[in-house]
Amino acid sequence: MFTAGGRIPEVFRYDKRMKSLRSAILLATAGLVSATYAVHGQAMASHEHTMAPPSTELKLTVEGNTKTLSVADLAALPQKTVTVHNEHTKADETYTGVALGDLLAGNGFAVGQATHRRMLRSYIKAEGTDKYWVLYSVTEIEGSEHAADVIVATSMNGKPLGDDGQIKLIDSADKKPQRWVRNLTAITLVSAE
Ligand SMILES: Nc1nc2c(c(=O)[nH]1)N[C@H]1C(S)=C(S)[C@@H](COP(=O)(O)O)O[C@H]1N2
Ligand SMILES: [Mo]
Repeated sequence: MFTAGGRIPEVFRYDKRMKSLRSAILLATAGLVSATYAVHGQAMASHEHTMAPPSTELKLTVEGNTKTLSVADLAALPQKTVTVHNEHTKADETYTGVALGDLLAGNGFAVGQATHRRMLRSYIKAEGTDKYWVLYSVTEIEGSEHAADVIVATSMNGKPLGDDGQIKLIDSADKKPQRWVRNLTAITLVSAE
């Protein structure tokens, strides 16, 4: 069937080429899959406690008006201390800082009968230096409306926040700390109405 002299017939030579093409495709696919996995792995890891640039100031924007507050500015405002349970560390943590509702009230979003409806229809975007961000509704952060303390914290257990930056948002009502924002750098209030 095969020709003499070890010469491979044309059709088989073609098949050999196809075989190496197939292995090349296979290799490339494997490479792509592992690269995708690596990128995805990284995206997943950003959900974990990764190093973020330390927060040094807070950009507070209330309906388009921005004000920058330093850590010293925050520390000069009336302070509140709350103890919250961190479901991830399984430990109670005591944070001190400014109640977010007070911060809003002092910066153009007074809470009361007049704003009650707007509170229900406004949201807050809280962002860290690593671009991690979460939303709260204004109603959720105001003690007169919701049984939660939401604090722009500048210390924990009487000490600076360490890896969590100089400013961290914490919330006493969530069952998991997923809306706590380490290295908090911006708070933006937007009315959805
Ligand atoms: N800046 C910043 N804050 C963040 C996150 C983040 O990736 N970046 N992750 C959140 C999530 S998903 C959780 S569960 C908590 C606690 O994260 P840790 O267990 O990694 O400390 O922090 C939250 N705050
Ligand atoms: Mo998380």
